[in-house]
Amino acid sequence: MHRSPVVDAESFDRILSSMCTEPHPAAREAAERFLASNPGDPATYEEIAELETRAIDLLAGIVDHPDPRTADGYITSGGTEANVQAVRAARNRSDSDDPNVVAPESAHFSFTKAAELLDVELRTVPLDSNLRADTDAVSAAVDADTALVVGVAGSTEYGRVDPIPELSAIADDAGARMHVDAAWGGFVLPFTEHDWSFADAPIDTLTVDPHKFGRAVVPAGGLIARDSTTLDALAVETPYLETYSQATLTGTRSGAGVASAVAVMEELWPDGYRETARRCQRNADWLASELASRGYEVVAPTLPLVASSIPESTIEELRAAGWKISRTARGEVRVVCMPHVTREQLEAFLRDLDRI
Ligand code: 0PR
Repeated sequence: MHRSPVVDAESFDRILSSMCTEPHPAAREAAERFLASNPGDPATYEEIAELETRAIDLLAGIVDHPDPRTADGYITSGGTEANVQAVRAARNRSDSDDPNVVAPESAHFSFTKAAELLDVELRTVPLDSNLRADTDAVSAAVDADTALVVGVAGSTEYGRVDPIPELSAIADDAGARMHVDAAWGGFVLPFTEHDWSFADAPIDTLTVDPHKFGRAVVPAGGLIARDSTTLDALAVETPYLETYSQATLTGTRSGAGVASAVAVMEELWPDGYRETARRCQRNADWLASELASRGYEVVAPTLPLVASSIPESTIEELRAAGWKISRTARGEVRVVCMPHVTREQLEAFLRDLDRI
């Protein structure tokens, strides 16, 4: 007999801090059918290998890759792996003996992990007054040893989009590669006016995670490359498998993540994602104006993420009332308006805030 789990699954009712969300029903269903498959062994698990090719085609379309025939990439365990691999590919392709990576202060901490693992120097540069990468500071930081310039399209703390075309031009001048981290923003940005994708700049690699705004199951991240040179730079020989090389960081990988990503992208791209992105953005704009009207300072949201200066003691009481909220390094409360976050939920949050 099937025994019920000891702990109930998470409820998304009060989660305002997460960049993950409830998987779409199509994602759930597809995941379940591929729980025991391994895309890391494509000669044995052919169905999931085909689905992964499909996933990369779909993601390439979402990030405006200019040519689906040359687009390359794979489904990673998440944004961390995709970012680590982007740094690794750039390092492996660099001529420098002492390579460095230049990234804005807003870059996710996965770049710190990458730098440590790969023994490259991470040069973080300050942000401008709008919390985006300061291009003058990036220009000043690059040199002949720069292997990679990183831009963030949808930053973790404030949802900001760096000036990607300008950063790409700086990378190009320095003979460096360009990477865009759209792990969180990638399924919202196609429905905005921001310049962030392969269509907007000559970027080499891009992170876009189906398990965040894409509504796939965890784990499903995405690394998309302009052409096959990136994955070639990552490949190691695999002597006893029927395929001869492997470019991924992990060996055995989740077929469930891959299958769920394909299922949900086929279901939602583009209309379903557009509708979700607009609803989430309306929620964020509404929450920002409600907080402002109560006298709290608000960082105006550019994507569905609201940061606001709420006193520490109030944050603690909201947490005690069951709200999952997180804080920025500067101490603002951070509300991520993911697809599971409804207007009713935000109204309930404000009622608790008013009461406290
Ligand atoms: N790049 C960006 C811009 C991110 O925001 C994140 C994750 C990553 C890369 C790394 O992605 P993975 O976590 O998939 O490796 N940002 C969130 C964070 O670190 C992730 C997160 C997700 C946090 C769910 C909480 C949570 O419940 O804060």
